[in-house]
Amino acid sequence: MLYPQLTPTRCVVSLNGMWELAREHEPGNHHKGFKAEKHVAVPASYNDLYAEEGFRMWKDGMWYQRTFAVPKTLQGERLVLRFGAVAYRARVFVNGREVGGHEGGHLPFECEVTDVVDCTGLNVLCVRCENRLSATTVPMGELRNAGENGQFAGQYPDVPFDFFPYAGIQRDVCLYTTPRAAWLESVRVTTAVSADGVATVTVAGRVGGVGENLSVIVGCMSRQTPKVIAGGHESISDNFTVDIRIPDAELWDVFRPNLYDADITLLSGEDVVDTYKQRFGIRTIRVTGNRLLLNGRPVYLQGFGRHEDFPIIGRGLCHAANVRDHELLKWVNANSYRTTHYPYSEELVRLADEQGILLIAEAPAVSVNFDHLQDENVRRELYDRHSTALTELIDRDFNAPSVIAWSVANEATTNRPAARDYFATLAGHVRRLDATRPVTMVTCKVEDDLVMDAFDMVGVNFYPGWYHEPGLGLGEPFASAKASMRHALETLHQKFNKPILVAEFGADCLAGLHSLPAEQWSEEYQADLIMTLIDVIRECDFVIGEHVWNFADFRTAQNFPRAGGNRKGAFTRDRQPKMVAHFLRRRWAVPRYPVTEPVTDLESMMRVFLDPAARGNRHLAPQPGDPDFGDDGGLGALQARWRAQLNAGAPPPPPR
Ligand code: BDP
Repeated sequence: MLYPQLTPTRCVVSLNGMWELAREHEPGNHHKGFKAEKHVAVPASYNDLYAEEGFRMWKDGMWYQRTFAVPKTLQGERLVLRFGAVAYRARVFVNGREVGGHEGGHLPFECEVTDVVDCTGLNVLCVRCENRLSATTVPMGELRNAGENGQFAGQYPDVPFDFFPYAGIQRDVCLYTTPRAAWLESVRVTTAVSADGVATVTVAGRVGGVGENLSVIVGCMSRQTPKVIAGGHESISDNFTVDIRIPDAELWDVFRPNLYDADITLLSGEDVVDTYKQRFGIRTIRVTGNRLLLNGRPVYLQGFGRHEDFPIIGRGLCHAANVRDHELLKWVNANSYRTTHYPYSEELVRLADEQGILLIAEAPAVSVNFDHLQDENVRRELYDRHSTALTELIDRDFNAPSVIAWSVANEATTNRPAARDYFATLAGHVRRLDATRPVTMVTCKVEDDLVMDAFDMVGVNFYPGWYHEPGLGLGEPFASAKASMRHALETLHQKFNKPILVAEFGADCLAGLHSLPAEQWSEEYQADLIMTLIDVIRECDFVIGEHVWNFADFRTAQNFPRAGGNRKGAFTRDRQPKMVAHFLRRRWAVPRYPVTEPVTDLESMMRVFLDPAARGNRHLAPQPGDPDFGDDGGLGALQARWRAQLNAGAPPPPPR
């Protein structure tokens, strides 16, 4: 499925804005239009918009409606309604007729409506969302708060995971057009780079509809040096594959997120039928031994697990919040995050592509609990939904260079024998769909995990100093938390012999609560624990990254360990730093691995030194103890010296 785009042959009309809302107290004729109870914003979760509990916690049919007209200029085109995401289930009706639907709350779907819309007047668009979860939905939910759900048993509402089950039309809705007879339906760009820097770019795709004498022309354009640099052409019927050679490929990485566009033109004979611009980046990512290699060089992941979560809008797409979050990630010198625990918006992934942020894209499968899956048919039903979600996710994000790995799930009961086959089959499914990225999953089992050998790298969540071994202790601070972390990492490494990402660790902290000596929930405790554990993590050479839980405080179900939600954020829910964020910023300014390649061109040199956020993985930052390293992390003195040198025309000194 292509992201909607305005091109000479396509139009996009946003249907975002103010819609109307009503709960379905009883099944009826809502699909033909209904009497509204409320106004509702699209996109947004509906849960936090109103003062009544009856709306916040509503899980059954929630109806949305609005009207739209089809502009005269678009009549005669193929018309498609597209939803970025509707949680959890959606059914879509136009003028009372069902035109499509979807299951799964975080991935896009579309419904063709060419023959359903009334081009002479207003059309009534009604969407029924429903947020009922079960043992076979992804994620699971409403498990009658069973004891098997461990820490999540007894929550309100009844979900076996630690974030609020927001619902509604949470991402953009639009009506877009394509040509009617034949159109570009999907595009997948695969790249390979040879040792001499020549990239082979394969642009493959599918054409919908039928046309005579079809062919495609593909031109590749570098965004850095905007000119067509290579192209290819092929006669086709419905599928096409065009190979393009790009000499001197400008690779995509954290430091320089170079992007290209494949300009695709579908022709019928000499006539242009459809056009589409597909962005891509050229980079390689793979696991070798104990390292994750980006473009052949080790990369250490420093960043967070996160949530799409913000006051009032809940999980609704908000460009302003997205910009702020990525700014803070750059400020804190993070280079990566995991899209815990579901696929994030396409718009956020695109921002990561443009800003050089590495993503581990996760399926919406959190807390898969095999105690609820003892019946093979039930397990199969869940598997089908789970693998479909991964298929849709990979289809959506395959072309995104920022996505460096797929995570198939978070914290399943991977100590149950049935989990083994389930996840091994799932890993195989993902590898068949995409052979270009590592596949991982995140476990919280250490001694008894049975599945991690099916993956390329091990993700582990581990909370010493918080859920176990709390407190500083009387001897060396956090001695037992440190020992516990070291033991867990060594055990997992001995067992699976794979590189490990510490995918979650941390502590809750109420911003503004201080305590000396440090105690749980205080800013001191959170900062000291996280910085101490980072030291231990970095003693283990097989660890390829540290992702602090969480980037920001977020809303959860209600339960006694949660004070207004989960407070493990390094930032508050309104995106202001807690004390730990300042420590992380300092620590992450000095990248983990030594530089293997000198930075030679003046521009990159200056960028690195004048823009701390751009330092990414370069080992050029001043180190504590260096003469340049002052209260400001050494940047002031260094920048002043280099600015003066640049002004005097002198070349900058070579990097360390
Ligand atoms: C982990 C989960 C995460 C929770 C976190 C916590 O993966 O979703 O929010 O623990 O308890 O187990 O804070």
